[in-house]
Amino acid sequence: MKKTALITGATSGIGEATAYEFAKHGIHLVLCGRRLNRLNTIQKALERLTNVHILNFDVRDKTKTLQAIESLPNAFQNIDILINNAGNAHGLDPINEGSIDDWDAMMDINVKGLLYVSKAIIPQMTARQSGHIINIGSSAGKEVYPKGNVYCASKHAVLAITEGMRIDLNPFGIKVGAISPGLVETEFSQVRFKGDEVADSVYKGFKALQANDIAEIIYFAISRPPHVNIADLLVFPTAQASSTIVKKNV
Ligand code: NDP
Ligand code: 8X3
Repeated sequence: MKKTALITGATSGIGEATAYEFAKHGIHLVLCGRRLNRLNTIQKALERLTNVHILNFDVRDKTKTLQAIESLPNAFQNIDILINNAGNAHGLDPINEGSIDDWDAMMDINVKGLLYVSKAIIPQMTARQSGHIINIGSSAGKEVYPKGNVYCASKHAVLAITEGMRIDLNPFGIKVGAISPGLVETEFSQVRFKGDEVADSVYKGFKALQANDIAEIIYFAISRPPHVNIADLLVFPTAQASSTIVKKNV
């Protein structure tokens, strides 16, 4: 029987690429995001390959998040694989200059949103004593870089929650792991810099990871045999050695 995966943040970047990768392998999809027009377009494109259902909600809204997941039709109700991917950085400022709205966005989306979605799905996994949860962390969850403060904190939290989930869900046979990318060329920097042209310079002068690179790794992780769990995976572009060391051709 085909598995069903729910992917948050499926409207762009890593989440969208993961939807395409999973569809190639016939995995049934529940795709989530706030931009309905994009969800519709992606659904249309992928329905040739697999069954697709879309859920349009903001992960910051716990009531809507729980309602959306409860509303799933029978054919999509059993979620075998949860990809907690929705998230972004908002701003890049020293802590003394950071915006409270940016801090709220990062903690509410990257941390609390991930918890709300997980809360809605974990009970069916524990009941079935099976399931696989992959949380998208970041190299920012492993090291703090200048002006990264709250984004790094949110991703450190994602990795701590991943570890906590793996421990607490171990008795139920549920796999839990994190995939932590370095620099990936997506809409991430457009969001971080609120459309400012500085976003265009982030991936210049070196070959950044592409969303599909991460999607292939996520598929690798979810397609291991039952006794193998990829618990924690850090992946950089070759040009990147750490959050602050990137070899650029300038
Ligand atoms: P994108 O900006 O391309 O994608 C972000 C996705 O998150 C979009 O689909 C967006 O959908 C969704 N999202 C954002 N806010 C919300 C919200 N409030 N409610 C629901 N969905 C939301 O960036 P990436 O693909 O790069 O980011 C995906 C994940 O990867 C994030 O967790 C990010 O932190 C992480 N990551 C990214 C790296 C990079 O360098 N790009 C490196 C390491 C980790 P919509 O706007 O339609 O709601
Ligand atoms: C995204 C990578 O280095 O911009 O998580 O924080 S970085």
